[in-house]
Parts: sequence; structure tokens; C-alpha cells
Amino acid sequence: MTTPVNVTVTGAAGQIGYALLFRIASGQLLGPDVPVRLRLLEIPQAVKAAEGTAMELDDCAFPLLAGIDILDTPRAGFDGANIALLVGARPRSAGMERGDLLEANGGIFGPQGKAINDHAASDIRVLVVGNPANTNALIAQQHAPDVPVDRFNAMTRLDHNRALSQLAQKTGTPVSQIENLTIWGNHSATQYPDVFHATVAGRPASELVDEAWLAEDFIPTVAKRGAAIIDARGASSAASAANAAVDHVRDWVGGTGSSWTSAAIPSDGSYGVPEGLISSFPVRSANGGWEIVQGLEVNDFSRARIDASVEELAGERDAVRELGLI
Ligand code: NAX
Repeated sequence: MTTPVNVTVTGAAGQIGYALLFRIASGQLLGPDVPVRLRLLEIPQAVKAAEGTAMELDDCAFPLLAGIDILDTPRAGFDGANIALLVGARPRSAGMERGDLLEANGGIFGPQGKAINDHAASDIRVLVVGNPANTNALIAQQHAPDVPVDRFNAMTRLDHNRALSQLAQKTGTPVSQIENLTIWGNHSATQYPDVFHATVAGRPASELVDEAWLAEDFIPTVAKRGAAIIDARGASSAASAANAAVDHVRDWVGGTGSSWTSAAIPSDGSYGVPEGLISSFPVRSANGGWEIVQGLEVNDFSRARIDASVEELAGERDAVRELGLI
């Protein structure tokens, strides 16, 4: 039998964890021939709930699930991990300042990065989902000097999928007919969903929608979709976030087709994004690694919005630097 792939999920007892673990165990992350061993990392208070989820995983009798470990220290949680999905994070509570939020998350993602550095497998790939995802990924990466920088990603695939769906509905086209859409920048309200290189059933999207719709409807709808879900559901996105994490890792490991997707990866300076910032780009994956799609023309409409989101990311990086978190 093929050696199982060790997949660590933090925040495993949370709502995204609950939507994610069954998809991984059923083979949707790595394919129908790859056995997985799940490592559920939780805080001690949530271990009992994680045990309940593990019981349900057992009860699915997934043929590909080679084992489940429940762990409450980063060192144990990342031991031997090939893939790590960092979902657990400290949410912003009422009255919490940005500095407090970054500091609380620094206390989570710094030690997790160090544990990944010291104990994960050499092929480790890390996807940060917990917010503020881009900066949490940067913190973890900065605590893992022995791991190649490009192994730390943050998730903007949910934003990408939301944008696909909005453009599909506006143009009355199936999502499968839309290609080359991009989310740029931060996974936050400043993110920029860009349709200027997208095609809809082979036609340029910019011929089918106008700038007023983009500025006043599409961009705010995509950027504020998380809040709209909370309003409607009384809880934040969970199944769609888990689905996006599966999409991201599946493409990262298995490769993309001709169309590109969006992922927040360390900048190499492309498109004027300062090197090292973990920013969302148009990306393709081949041979297990992402490549930023090069040579796209960036018009004034896009430039201003990309710059604004990147400026926010640079501000978060400077703030965690000042707090001594990186
Ligand atoms: P929940 O509050 O349901 O679950 C979070 C879980 O993380 C809890 O079980 C908690 O015990 C655990 N946890 C906290 N600190 C931990 C630590 N140090 N080690 C291990 N586990 C820890 O939140 P959920 O709805 O699952 O959301 C998780 C994170 O995803 C949040 O930060 C949320 O903001 C973020 N999201 C990110 C999205 C993205 O597109 N990047 C979209 C969805 C979601 O909002």
C-alpha cells in the first residue's frame, strides 16, 4: 500500500474543520488512490469536541483513512506533516484593536511555524485559512527559516470562487465557462477581484460587463460576501471555506489546467508587489509548485485597487514587525 500522506488540520473541532475533514478523508484532497492520516490539532479545551469528530470519521469507514491522531501541542500536531491546513485562529472580539488581534495570532502562528520548521516532513506545504490569513502565513513562515518560503500560502480561493459565481450569474453562463479570473492582494475587504483578463465562454468578460457594475456591484459583493453569509446564516462561511481549501491544495499538489486560479503566495516582486509579502496573484501550478502568471497588462482601474490592497498588506507586515512577531 502507498504510504499515507500526513495531513494536519488545526482548529479541527471548529466549523470549517467539521466541513473539511470528511472531504479530506474521502479522497477529495489528494485523489482516490492516496491514503491519508489525519492529525487534528486543537487547543486542550476543544480536544473532546475533536474526539467527537474523529468518532464520526471512524463511522464513515473511509477506505483511504489510514488513521486519526488528536493532538494539543504544535510540536506533536506537525510531527511528520506533509500538508498542514492552519484553520484555527484567534477571532476579533468586540472592541479588539488591530494590534491586539495581530498579537494574539502571532502567539498562535509563531509557535506553529517553529514547530513546522522543526518537526514537519521535508515536503511540507502549509495553507493558512485562519484570519488575518495572509499575515498569519507570513508570521508562520518567518518562524520556519529551514522551510522554503514558497511552502507557505494563504487562502484566497474562496474569494476566487465567489467571484466566479457572481460573474457566472451576471452573464448567465456556467462557472465552468469562465477562465482566468484573478483575486489580487489581501484576503480582506481591500481584495481586488479582477475580470479584465477573464473570458466568459471564450469572450472577454470586459465586453459583457461595464466598469460601473464592477465598481459598484461585483467588487463589493465579492469582498463583503463573508459578512453577507453571517447575516443570512447567523454563522460564518464554513462549507464553502472548506471547499476552497480543498480546491487550493488539490491544485497546488496536482496542478492546474490551462486556466489560472488565485492563491496568496510569497511575492517575488511581480506586478510591483514588494518581495516577501504573501499576496494573492494569478497563479498556475505545475510539478507541485505555483507560478505567478506573468506579462498581464494592468490597467489604471486595476492598478489603483491592487496597490490599495498591497498597501494594507505592507501595513500589516510593518505592524507585526513592530510588535516583534516577525
Ligand atoms: P471556529 O471558531 O468554528 O473554529 C476555530 C477552531 O480553532 C476552534 O475549534 C478553536 O478551538 C481552534 N483553535 C483556536 N486556537 C487554536 C490553536 N492555537 N491551535 C489549534 N486550534 C485552535 O472558526 P471557523 O469558522 O472554523 O473559522 C476558522 C478561521 O477561518 C477563522 O479565523 C476565520 O476567520 C477563517 N476564515 C477564513 C476564510 C478565508 O477565506 N481565508 C473564510 C472563512 C473563515 O472566515
